[in-house]
Amino acid sequence: MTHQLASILPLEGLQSGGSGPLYLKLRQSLEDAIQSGKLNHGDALPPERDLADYANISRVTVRKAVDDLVRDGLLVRRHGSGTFVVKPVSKVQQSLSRLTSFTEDMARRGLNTHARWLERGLFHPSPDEMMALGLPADALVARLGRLRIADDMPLAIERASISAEFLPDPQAVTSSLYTALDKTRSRPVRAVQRISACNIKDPDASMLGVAVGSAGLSIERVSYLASGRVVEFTRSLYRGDAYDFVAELTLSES
Ligand code: 16G
Repeated sequence: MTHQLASILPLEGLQSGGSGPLYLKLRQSLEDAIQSGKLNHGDALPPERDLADYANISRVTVRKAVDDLVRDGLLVRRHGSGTFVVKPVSKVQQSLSRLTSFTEDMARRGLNTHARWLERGLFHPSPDEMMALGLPADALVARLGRLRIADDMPLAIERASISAEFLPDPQAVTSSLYTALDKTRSRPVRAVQRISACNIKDPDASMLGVAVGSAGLSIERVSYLASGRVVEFTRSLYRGDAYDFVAELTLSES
């Protein structure tokens, strides 16, 4: 471990002169290790205890340096698994005029998708769901909550609500919701989407692997069948650093 740490964090850097606080020197050495690629994007940071033993400094000092880098978005803490170097993201451009699914959007870019399920089942509708889906209180609604991941990068948290009439068995959705709706001939043909800016709080921030307070896009989509009935009400939180929504504008004819 010491050998490994010596190649990442040369002790000279930490012991170099100057009167600044020790935690800032450690912070700088860690930042240098990230910038120079000694610590790669996605790598786990060595445990704080090992860093403290290696550099012969207190764990409180190590924690302060790490906290600083987490706050600045260079590192991210994942509950239960450690601290990791944040991957820089290449932005995904999504058209605002085509009604596509997440799986299709990512496949078009050659990215593989998977999901971490947060919720999947049948429930009685909340007042918001009753309003959006036009359902009575005794109806059932399928809820699908997912952390959506493309090529190992978490991009969005999506919570979709579908009337059980169109999706009686939510467990049947294994990858794409729109593919499942296609099978019951209830894939939406039109949608209205509302996008607003937000700051991402925990626990969403840690699920998305971004610093608390990072910019996010909160999106509500209400989708319709050709008959005009609402089929989907989805609330999503997208990483602001990973998404560009692009709209094409044309001059009105009249
Ligand atoms: C998109 C939609 C979401 C829809 C999902 C279906 C936005 C903001 N949201 O992520 O409303 O439920 O696609 O994707 O674009 P799936 O078929 O891959 O499950």
